[in-house]
Amino acid sequence: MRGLLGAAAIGALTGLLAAAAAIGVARLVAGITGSAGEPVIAVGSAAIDLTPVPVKDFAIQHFGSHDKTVLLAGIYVVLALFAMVIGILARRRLAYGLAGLAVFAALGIAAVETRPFSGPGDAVPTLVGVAAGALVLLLLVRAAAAPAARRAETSPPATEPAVVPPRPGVQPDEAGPARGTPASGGGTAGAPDRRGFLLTAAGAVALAAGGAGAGQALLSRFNVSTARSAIRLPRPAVTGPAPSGGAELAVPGISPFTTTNGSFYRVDTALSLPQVPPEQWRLRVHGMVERELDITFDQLLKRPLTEADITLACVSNQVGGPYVGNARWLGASLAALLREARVRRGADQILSTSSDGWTCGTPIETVMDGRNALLAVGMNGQPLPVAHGFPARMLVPELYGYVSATKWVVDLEITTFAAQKSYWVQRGYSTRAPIKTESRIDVPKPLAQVKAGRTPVAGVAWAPHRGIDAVQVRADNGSWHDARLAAVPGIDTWRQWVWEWDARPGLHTLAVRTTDGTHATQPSRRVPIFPNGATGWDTVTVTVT
Ligand SMILES: Nc1nc2c(c(=O)[nH]1)N[C@H]1C(S)=C(S)[C@@H](COP(=O)(O)O)O[C@H]1N2
Ligand SMILES: [Mo]
Repeated sequence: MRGLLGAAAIGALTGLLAAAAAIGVARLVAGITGSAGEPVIAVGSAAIDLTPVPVKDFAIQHFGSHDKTVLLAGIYVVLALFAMVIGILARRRLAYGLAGLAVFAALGIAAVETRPFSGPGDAVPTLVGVAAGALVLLLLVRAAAAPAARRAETSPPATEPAVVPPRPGVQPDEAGPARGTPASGGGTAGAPDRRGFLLTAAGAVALAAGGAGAGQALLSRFNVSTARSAIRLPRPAVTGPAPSGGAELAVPGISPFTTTNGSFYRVDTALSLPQVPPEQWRLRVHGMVERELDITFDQLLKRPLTEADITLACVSNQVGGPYVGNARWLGASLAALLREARVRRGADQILSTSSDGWTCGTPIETVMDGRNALLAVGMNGQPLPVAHGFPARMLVPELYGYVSATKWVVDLEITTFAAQKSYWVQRGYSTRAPIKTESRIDVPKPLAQVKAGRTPVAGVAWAPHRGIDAVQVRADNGSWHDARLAAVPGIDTWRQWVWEWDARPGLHTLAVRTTDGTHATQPSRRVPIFPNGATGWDTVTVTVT
């Protein structure tokens, strides 16, 4: 029994070491040939694209912006289990193990090659990595098998000592035949081969760690943070309204009118952040146009830039949820760009594509109607953060991010909704998706303990491009009270609100609802996120003492 367990453990360890070497070497080669060939990231990205919508919504709700870390951890766990099975099989018959590695390679190559914009050369890191893994597997299986075979001739398995006593007069290093040559036979049972196994294992660990480390270092040369910090944003041709003190209510815990870049929510399908060097960036405008455009980042910066406060929300935001933010964006007019390209009659969709192949479909009509639809380069006075689309992204007031806000945008195809479906529309989300009129209670926090007496109930309400006309709050099922509204620079942003509540002891539930600039009041009916955004009133239950 012990022997069996031991054999399985050695097999599992063999598999893990072979897989680790494969992944380390693959990363190293990807560091040389380009990040698109990195197989673990490619497998993860493929998994994201293949994830059913309910699972993706679950991940966003429960893991938030850690969803990608959780996914990567999951991939490593599955890989490790698979590797252990391969190792155990390989000890029975090497061919089984090699077949397992071939499956490993096939999965990696399939993932790499089905990524948008990948080429045949991107299979090289996986191939080299798996070859290294196969070599490690072979050497470890041989080293582990040899003593067992010899033991059968010399002594029963259980008698093998844990530590082999050195033979008198012989230096430990010379204790056996040439290291790593398992079948050299003779001598004390197991000693040379155990050492051969350990040496090969150490080599595999070094290969894995060294490869991964060097690969990571090489990959970091694609990092654009230095290029980003060298960018000087031009002054806007159209300046946004001066940030009026009136946009901020003095209520501790309320969402600030302007969300900082660091705390702005991030939602996208990118497992590793696209690194798009500004000097290589190009935006192509093509499709149903009279004149194709191809502009560089320098040309984009030379266009008249508009500064505007715009609230962006994610369709995956639950009622009361965190996936909404407001920033001061700087960007060129998308409408002006389309006018230059001269959109042909019949086109109704801008299909935008990011550098990593994500797509987004935006109504041309909406972009052309005079609102601040932007090709943005700046966020709160800085170049776009890499996580928010550096060097350029789209932004269209009123529309959910998945139909308007392409980050790392590189391509605008003028087309029709009938002809082409974008990423989330292919997965069943609505083609047209204006942000729903919503309000959120920021304070008091859910389940807070509140002192009896006057207590501010406060938060934000948004209906981008329709504006917020009123916010009402009620405690329990009492009557609705008008909240006081902060000033806003326009109709494209959220609006802070506060209501002074005379809190009485007991357990109370507060609810909020808002009325937008079209006089539509936020409905109480709860509908799920899928397919075009949740509705319902945000409520918070607190204890007053
Ligand atoms: N390239 C790319 N752009 C994207 C996405 C994406 O997955 N890839 N997601 C969109 C979605 S669903 C939202 S809600 C917004 C979020 O923008 P943020 O991360 O800057 O807040 O980006 C949009 N732009
Ligand atoms: Mo989103």
